[in-house]
Amino acid sequence: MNRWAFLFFFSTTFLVAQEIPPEPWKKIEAQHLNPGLPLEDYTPVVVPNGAKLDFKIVDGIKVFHLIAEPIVWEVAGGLKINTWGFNGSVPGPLIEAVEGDRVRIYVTNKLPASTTVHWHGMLIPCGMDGVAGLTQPAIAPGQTYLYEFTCPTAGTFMYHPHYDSLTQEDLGLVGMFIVHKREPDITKRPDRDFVIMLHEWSIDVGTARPNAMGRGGFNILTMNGKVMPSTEPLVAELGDTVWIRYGNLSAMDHHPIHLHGYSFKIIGTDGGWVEDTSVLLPETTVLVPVGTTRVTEFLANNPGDWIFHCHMTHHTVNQMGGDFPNMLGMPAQEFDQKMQQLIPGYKTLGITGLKDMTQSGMLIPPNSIPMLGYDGPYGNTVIGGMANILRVRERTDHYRDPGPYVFPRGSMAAPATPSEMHRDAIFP
Ligand SMILES: [Cu+2]
Repeated sequence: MNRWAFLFFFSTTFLVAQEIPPEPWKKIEAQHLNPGLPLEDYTPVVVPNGAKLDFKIVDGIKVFHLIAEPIVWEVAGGLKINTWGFNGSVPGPLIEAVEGDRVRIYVTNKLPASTTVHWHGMLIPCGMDGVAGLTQPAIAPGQTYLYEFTCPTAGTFMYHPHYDSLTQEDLGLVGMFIVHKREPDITKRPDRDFVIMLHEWSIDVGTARPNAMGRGGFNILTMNGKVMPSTEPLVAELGDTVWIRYGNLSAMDHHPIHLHGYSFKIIGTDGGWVEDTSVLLPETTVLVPVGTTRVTEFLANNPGDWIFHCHMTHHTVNQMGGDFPNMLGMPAQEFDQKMQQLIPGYKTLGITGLKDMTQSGMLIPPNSIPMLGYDGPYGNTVIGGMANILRVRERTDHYRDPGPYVFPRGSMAAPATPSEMHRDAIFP
């Protein structure tokens, strides 16, 4: 082979090897699949405390309508906020679709500011990416825009404005977008599929407007817009394969969510799915960084009421946790007696920690929530905020909340008896 023949051979070989794969949506779009249907093609996701965005099918296309608008949102009994959301809620309703679905999403802007919607993690044509100024003009107040694309891959995605994100995402214009695998075989799907969106808010005590300029003073940490004990428990039955999908569009914080009683694997992100789950480390805490989603999977084999919560301790208290002076260990009795002459019922809080902030009847400014916590059958958890409970039972009534776990006799921690301590030579 002479020099020119070699170069010709080399360059053609090189060109063939470098063939560019088609755009991610091309192949599935060309198949013109029928819209995927709940139960037939996928098991619908459960959204604790949340809603789903309704759709209708027009000419084989799933049609959705998102409305960005000012809303009043109750974070928990005692705290209502004036904020922005989609279709009346924070986070916005879950959009559920199936790989290959053609979707048409109308976005109506009822905000006093311009906006857009970006489909976080979705591999779609650039013109549908929703970045104001770069891929489209911002949607002016009163305008309705149309986004239309084919969902190319199954996954756990999010949506949010891509215009003044600091204000708009922080005020709650965020939501989850789940695309299911087209799976007619029910045994290959998870039995329970939950989604939880993490968020954080800076709300000055006694006010109702979240401060988007809070710069780190986040004192309300939510799961699907609620703090514990207003978070709705997750219910599973023994033997269920359970997915908990998390998304985080907090302003500044990554959240390590720890689940008690289980070891799980992180099988997916907003970038896709793990191909070989056998190589994954077993985990009990999943770190959900800002701007990502995580899908955790485990087999429900350990009955009980299992708390799961952000492991950053400051994220499991509410407004009072960080907004109170440090009174730990203060001998405040005499001071309280004097104060009670001026303000009946006055009580210095925080002397033994946050427990006394969970008690009802304490003096707090209107429209504010102290350290709430869950009032369980054995007292208050003194953990609230970004927290919830997974209830696993042998059997349930169609996954209705079964209420607190009834422990088998002798299976609970209890005060040690003198004979037990004597047996093991324990001298308290
Ligand atoms: Cu956190």
